[in-house]
Amino acid sequence: AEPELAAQFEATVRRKDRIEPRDWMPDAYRKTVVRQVAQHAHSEIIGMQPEGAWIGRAPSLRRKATLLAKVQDEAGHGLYLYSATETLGVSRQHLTEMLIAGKQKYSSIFNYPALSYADVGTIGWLVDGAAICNQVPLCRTSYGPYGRAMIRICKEESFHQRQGYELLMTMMRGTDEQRAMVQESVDRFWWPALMMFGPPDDASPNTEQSMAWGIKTHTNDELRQRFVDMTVPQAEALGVTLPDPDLVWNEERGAHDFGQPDWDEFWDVVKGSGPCNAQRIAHRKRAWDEGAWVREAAVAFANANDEEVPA
Ligand code: FAQ
Repeated sequence: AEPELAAQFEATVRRKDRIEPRDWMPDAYRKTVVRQVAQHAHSEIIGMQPEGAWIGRAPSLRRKATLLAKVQDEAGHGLYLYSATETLGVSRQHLTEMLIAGKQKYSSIFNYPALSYADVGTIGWLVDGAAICNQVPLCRTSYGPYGRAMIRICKEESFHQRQGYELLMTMMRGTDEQRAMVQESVDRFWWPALMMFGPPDDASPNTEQSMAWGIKTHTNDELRQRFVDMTVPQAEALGVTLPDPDLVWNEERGAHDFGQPDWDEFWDVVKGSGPCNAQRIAHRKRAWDEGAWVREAAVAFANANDEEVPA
């Protein structure tokens, strides 16, 4: 019956309908969904660290409450996404162990440090802004549980982006020193934010197959372009300069031309040599080890009550 099931799978993907957990799917499709969703989940969890470091140093109660809510949202996103991989029979425990062992990736962006409170604003504006550009199309991804998780995540990312932009706007209305902090932060985050979309299309081994399966609906370069076009007017309204001398409106294309990030730096960061890679994984490992007793207690409780054991 396999050719028949394969034909059904192909037809579902062609109609842009959803593949659900109990549906037949090619092994390579399952593997690709698990890879992308796991990397995405890990990014949300590791992504709590740069901003989380500022919760105890927020400049006011209002800023602290906002930042705390945002960082907690990222934890929630990680959990919805790990739940999506669990529908394919891969547990959060297994994925976390793979992450800590350096066998799975997370987004390059979180290997850069947050050095000032302006970075909290810039991460919200540029990093969550890039995340939204990438993730809104993923609401229509072919794997059902992933697409449905994305809908809620995108709503929350939109709040994150706005709180970041509003923070930067407030600083830009402040002193010269505050304006300089914002510009310095934007200068550091601009290129790493562009790298979040992944390598250029001609160096992206997964895009073609992932698009054919409807896991991705746009290429890395298409989404990077969309992000640049969306961000330029926001930078103007804010009064900051984006650090790219080649950034210019192209009337003919109806889009901005822009320079290329340093792709050697990108691959170095992806391979583990970024400024904070070792620190991020060490922190994650410490949190995982220190939480072992909680997981053990949950299992003991579930066994005692004859409940299903959480993964
Ligand atoms: N960093 O063939 P492609 C967030 C890897 S947003 C590290 O193009 P693909 C929200 C890629 O995995 C960030 N590695 O790959 C937040 C592959 O390696 P592999 C998370 C990268 O999958 C905000 C190799 O390079 N968002 O967390 C990166 O077709 C603030 C070749 O690349 C998502 O994960 C990178 N930037 O396209 C949280 C979105 N780019 O696995 C806290 C969902 C590529 O073959 C605070 N993911 N690589 O060994 C995607 O849309 C895709 O996976 C791409 C990459 C577009 C990221």
